Amino acid sequence: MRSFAVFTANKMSGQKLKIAIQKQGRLSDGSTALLKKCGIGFTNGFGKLKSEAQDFPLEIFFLRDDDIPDYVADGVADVVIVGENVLAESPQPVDVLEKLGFGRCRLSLAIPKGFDYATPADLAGKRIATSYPRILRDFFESRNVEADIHEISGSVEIAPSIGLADAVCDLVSSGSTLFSNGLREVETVMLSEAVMIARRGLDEGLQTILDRLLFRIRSVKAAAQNKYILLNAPANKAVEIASILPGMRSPTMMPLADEGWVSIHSVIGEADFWEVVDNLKQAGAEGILVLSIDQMIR
Ligand code: PRT
Ligand code: ZN
Repeated sequence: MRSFAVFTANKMSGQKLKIAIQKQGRLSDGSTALLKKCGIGFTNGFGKLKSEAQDFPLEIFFLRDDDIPDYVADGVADVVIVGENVLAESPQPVDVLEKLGFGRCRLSLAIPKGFDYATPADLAGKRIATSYPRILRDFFESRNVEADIHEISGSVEIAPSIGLADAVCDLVSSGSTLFSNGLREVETVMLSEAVMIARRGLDEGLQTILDRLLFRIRSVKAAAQNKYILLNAPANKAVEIASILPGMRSPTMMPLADEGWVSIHSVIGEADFWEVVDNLKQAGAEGILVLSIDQMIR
């Protein structure tokens, strides 16, 4: 009741939560798609720096990813979506609220072919080019290795071939950039994905808006990680088949017009999906249909 009263109050006062997302780059499509799946519509045309959401008290700022942690620390934005790598390189007094499951990559050490590498100690005294000096320094310090870290802002992968460095530490997703530059990935320094973070000390009205946004994000994430499954089962196998399908509470079971058969409906996780389907078929399930879920409210 109380949060409904706050929500009504901030609707009347016009209070809006300010969110910053990457303007253009690897996190922008994922961030925009996530907000849209949460039912938050907005326009983000070329060159636009700011937009107001329709039907939700949210103002959206479009920024360069490197600037995003500073904006939230300075209070220009209340919440932001940014890569864990950017936050680790530029730590701020913020709360990490939710991992978002996109923008996945790893920060890795890579060496040119022909470099004899067994452990990070083999990089002692070597020049390593990176845009992440802070994370890399911590990595080497925790292993008591002294390496010569060279901070460069872009095109890290070409540093060894132009004689600027002996090795690199850069973000990797498919690995094709390293491969096409004759580099071999040897060590994962950190794993990263997009996260939502918030500045500390939001007032009650903004916190209520944020809680509503997080509730929607968690429902969208849960839906993406699960599938809705429908199948037919011989009535004498129904209990065995239902035990393979836990569902949100327990599977729904309905008799078919054809006596001796039942229809079973449930929700299964994406991670063990194929294994569950194999087990269902072995147990006698037929006519298996699998559907995507838009929202999943637990
Ligand atoms: O203009 P702005 O400053 O906003 O963007 P940016 O160019 O600095 O960042 P951008 O868009 O490249 O990346 C934004 C965020 O996406 C990063 O901070 C990471 O959190 C995440 N991310 C995920 C990646 C990658 N995957 C990635 N592969 N960021 C960069 N890369 C680069 C990497 O630096 C290398 O050049 O892609 C290349 C390697 O890719 P593969 O597929 O060849 O391995
Ligand atoms: Zn950047």
